[in-house]
Amino acid sequence: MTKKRKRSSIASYVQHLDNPSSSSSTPHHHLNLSAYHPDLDLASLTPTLTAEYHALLPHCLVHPATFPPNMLKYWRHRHSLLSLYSAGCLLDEQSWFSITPESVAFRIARRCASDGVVVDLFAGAGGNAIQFAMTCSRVIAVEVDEVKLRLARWNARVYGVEDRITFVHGDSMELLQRLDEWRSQPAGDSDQEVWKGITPSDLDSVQAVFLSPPWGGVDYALPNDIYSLNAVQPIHGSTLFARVHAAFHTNNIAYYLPRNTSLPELSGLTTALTPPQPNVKVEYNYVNYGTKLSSLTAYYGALATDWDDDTDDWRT
Ligand code: MGP
Repeated sequence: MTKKRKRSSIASYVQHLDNPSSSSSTPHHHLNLSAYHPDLDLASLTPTLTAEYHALLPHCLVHPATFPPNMLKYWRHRHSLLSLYSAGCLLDEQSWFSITPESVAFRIARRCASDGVVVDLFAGAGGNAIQFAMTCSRVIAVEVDEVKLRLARWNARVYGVEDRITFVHGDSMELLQRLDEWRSQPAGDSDQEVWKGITPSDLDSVQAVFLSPPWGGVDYALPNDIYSLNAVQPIHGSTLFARVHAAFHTNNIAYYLPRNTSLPELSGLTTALTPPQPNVKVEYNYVNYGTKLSSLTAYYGALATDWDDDTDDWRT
């Protein structure tokens, strides 16, 4: 019964994504958007920012009339996804269902807090990068989709943290490849660019890497199913983890995954670390005031140590 509901609700949503005549093509100028961004004062923005808002709007779902019915639940939870939503945050269709809810992103950012750099390899529309910017000195946010990266920058500006984030438009897989090559060469100038503006001194400052990759489809949480890391996109989730460890020379990896991810597989990832470490800390993320299990985060390296389950609570 639940199985059927999940398949039908999300499957029709995905069809909607492929359907050019879907409701999201409703022109925004017919709709009163200001009612949905009541705290956005366009008159106070520079002409460039106003132009960017209008350029991004056609890529986004803002007015509830433009949402497919099975996605309205995300719109209803908009302030849980981004508490400053009313101040003008923008999300495209995919980001509405894949952004990390703010309370969860905040929790992860607290755990990854440092005076160094955190790298977000699948930054999307910026939900995690914004929270990292509040707990770390700097964030490198990598995103392959140019529109999503612009949304991340826009949303970060709404939160006032844009200047703490280096936005990098590119494919994380290419970055991992480049870092492999770079690490196999003799050390060069520390200011010399390694990849798209990222320098050796940036890489030296990396304290943690956050992974929130595409989970590879809509059936990740069917009842009684265990999610395997082989469904992670664009490469096997175990390979991704090992490559990130090798490329960034860090054990401090936080991995955001479906709530039903195989615990033996998460545990097995520790063998890729140097030296192999027994520790992984898995935190289950609840939303809707603790009533709904949404996802999990697996922490490795220093991120997995020194937990005090009684007091290590983002609310304290
Ligand atoms: P969801 O699919 O909306 O689950 O995702 P929900 O609401 O529990 O669905 P229901 O049918 O059980 O009601 C829950 C959360 O997972 C979202 O808020 C996102 O943060 C995250 N998420 C979902 N997907 C499909 C992805 C994904 O592909 N990649 C990443 N990184 N996160 C995702």
